[in-house]
Amino acid sequence: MGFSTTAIHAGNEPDPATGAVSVPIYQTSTYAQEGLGKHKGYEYARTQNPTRTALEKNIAALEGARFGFAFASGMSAIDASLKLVKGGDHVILGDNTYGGTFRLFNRILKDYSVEFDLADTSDLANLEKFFKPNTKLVFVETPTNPVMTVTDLAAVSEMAHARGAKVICDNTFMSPYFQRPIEHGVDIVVHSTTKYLNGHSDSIGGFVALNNEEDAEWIRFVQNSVGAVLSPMDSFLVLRGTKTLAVRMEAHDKNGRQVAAFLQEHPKVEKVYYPGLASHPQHELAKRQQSGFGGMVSFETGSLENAKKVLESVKLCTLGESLGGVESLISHPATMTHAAVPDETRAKLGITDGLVRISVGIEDVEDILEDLDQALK
Ligand code: P1T
Repeated sequence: MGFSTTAIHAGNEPDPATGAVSVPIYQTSTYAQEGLGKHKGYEYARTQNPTRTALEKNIAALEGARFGFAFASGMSAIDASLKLVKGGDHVILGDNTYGGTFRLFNRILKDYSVEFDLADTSDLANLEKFFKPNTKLVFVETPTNPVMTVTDLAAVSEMAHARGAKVICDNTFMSPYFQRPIEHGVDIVVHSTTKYLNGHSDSIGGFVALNNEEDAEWIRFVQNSVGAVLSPMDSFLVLRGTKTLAVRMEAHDKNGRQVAAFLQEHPKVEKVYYPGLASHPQHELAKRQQSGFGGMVSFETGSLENAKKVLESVKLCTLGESLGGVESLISHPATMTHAAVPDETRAKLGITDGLVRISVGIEDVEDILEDLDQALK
């Protein structure tokens, strides 16, 4: 079955009670039981909810995974996936991830005796040096937020598996439309569904998709025990969002390429970070591993002052955190999404005070280009 057919039909069975074509929002906390231990598979809504089940089947199918679990946010999904490690285990964390992912390791997990090292996962010779006998996980974001570095998922999976470690990939920036990490050997995929999967900037959510049954049972146990579940209303919204994922991603990609090309030629722009540009250091890998480049573009303006001018002069693009919605959003990683990352790490990665990130929306591209042009001037 093709991607769009799966997106529209997986999990989206007509409602057994009424025939409703759109999966209803089962806004209930509990379910009537016929007798002791006799029920329809639903006992309590933290544990199971039919709207959430539909979404879990849907996104799992899109990622090519046997199991999927929906969470209340991308961060709670990432946190649940990291409960596969125990105190005393070692994790290799990509050195450029969403600031919140770094913060989870640096401010919380480390106090639960989870050891971690930051590594540039795009450099395989470098990555290899970080493995220790107790390394249980490699956590990779590709392309990274916000400097768009691309990691070879097949090579990292092979390296990790040979050393007894599993690989988690945060696939938020590409969505399963452009990149399916499990096909490249990755063990666990995580998402912030807040972004492209939902696509309309009106819901916070997260997802974990995987194939290993034992790990899936543990994630199910964590989901129920901790209880950071996606609400029925949010499950409905994301389920509606994924139906148009393919058409939206094509539009984001088309506009993203044009915005990147425009910025690359602009005299006020010093550098553009976009894997779709031939000048990107991992352009060839991105072409192989992804079926598109998407709508995330970052660029260097040279100083905080220049960045501030751009961010405060845009009229169509909205200054704000987040990404992946139909509307273009513009942000300042150093003070917004990556404020939790120490200054030295940010400097090393290129998250300078002059760096600006755009989540290119699906408006008419001429309007986006005109807005950026007037803001840069
Ligand atoms: O915000 P939440 O749904 O909890 O997702 C966290 C998250 C996880 N992974 C990636 C790659 C992300 O980009 C995010 C959230 N990012 C932003 C809010 C942002 O503006 O980059």
